[in-house]
Amino acid sequence: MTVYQATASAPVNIACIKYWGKRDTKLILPTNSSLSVTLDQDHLRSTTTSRADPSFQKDRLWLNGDEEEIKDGGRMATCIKEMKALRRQLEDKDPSLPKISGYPVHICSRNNFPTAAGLASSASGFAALVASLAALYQLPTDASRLSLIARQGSGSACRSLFGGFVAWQMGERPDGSDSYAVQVAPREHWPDIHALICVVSDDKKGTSSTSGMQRTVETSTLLQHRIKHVVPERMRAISEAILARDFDAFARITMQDSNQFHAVALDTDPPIFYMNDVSRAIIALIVEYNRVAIANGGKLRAAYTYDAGPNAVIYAPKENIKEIVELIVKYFPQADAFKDPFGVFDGKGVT
Ligand code: 2P0
Repeated sequence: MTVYQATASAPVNIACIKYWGKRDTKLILPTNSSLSVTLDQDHLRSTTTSRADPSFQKDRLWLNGDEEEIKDGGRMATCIKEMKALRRQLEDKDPSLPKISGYPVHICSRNNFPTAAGLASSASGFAALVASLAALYQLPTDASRLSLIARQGSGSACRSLFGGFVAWQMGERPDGSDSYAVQVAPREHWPDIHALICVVSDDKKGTSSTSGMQRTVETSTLLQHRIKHVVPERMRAISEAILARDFDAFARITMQDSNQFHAVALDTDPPIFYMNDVSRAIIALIVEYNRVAIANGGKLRAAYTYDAGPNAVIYAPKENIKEIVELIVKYFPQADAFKDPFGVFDGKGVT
């Protein structure tokens, strides 16, 4: 008997130009384009196995060992349905293919990073789900095509289908067919950039991204300025900086965009605070580190960015990572991040 089963994994990504706001909540169409770096470290990934079998009663899902309900019409059900539809198209074209699109699937997904790292797992999780179903169904692996489906699981997931530097183009069409991810440059284009993750707190965040961003869309006037007058130019400029390997421009735009994302969260009614005092103290440290470099005739040496939580991600050229870790340990000797061997990561491991 043939076993129809496939496994795939996908990594976490961290945005430099932030996605925050949907113009269509069902299709997950964003109010602005975004751009991220996919972290290529082995231990920041979701790995998913999918199996199709005619003896299964229904589609089922296990996350980190616990079964989760697949809600009718929910994001998970939509992704599975869309992937089955792609398989059905292949089967209709080629009658010699086994008709597995009609079989229920069992899906088992695991993250190999501790939840305590405070990293969003929905991006890597939905990207790995879509990649494993694409392998199970032997679909042509056009990552942009698959990103259209991962997007409907979680917006940021569409970017995790590519490595390196990745843009999610917001698109214009109401059906979402032009809202997908493209690779701006592969990781090898700029291997010198590393990401250092500083775990400030492993508490679960108070406001989920999904509900927080909708409140921002409904109440923030600053968001309207951001999406019309700021992000389009930043997308162009940061793509150019990446292609030119211009760290100074990359760092400046990344920090400005993190700041504006948190300003937009604050402009929401009621306001949303994702950073805490330690987050802000790390910003001050990086600002000072950069100020000294510039005062000595140099350029920016590090860029901070914060997502929907208090943990810092610091992008820097490899040669600066050791110095930055030493600075953070010096000023934050109590930081939990440094007690936990999993608390601090960079692109290749801190040496
Ligand atoms: C980003 N974030 O670009 C931004 C920055 C959080 C802050 O994408 O509702 O979990 O599932 O589409 O993808 C978080 O949003 O939200 C996010 P849904 P998602 O990485």
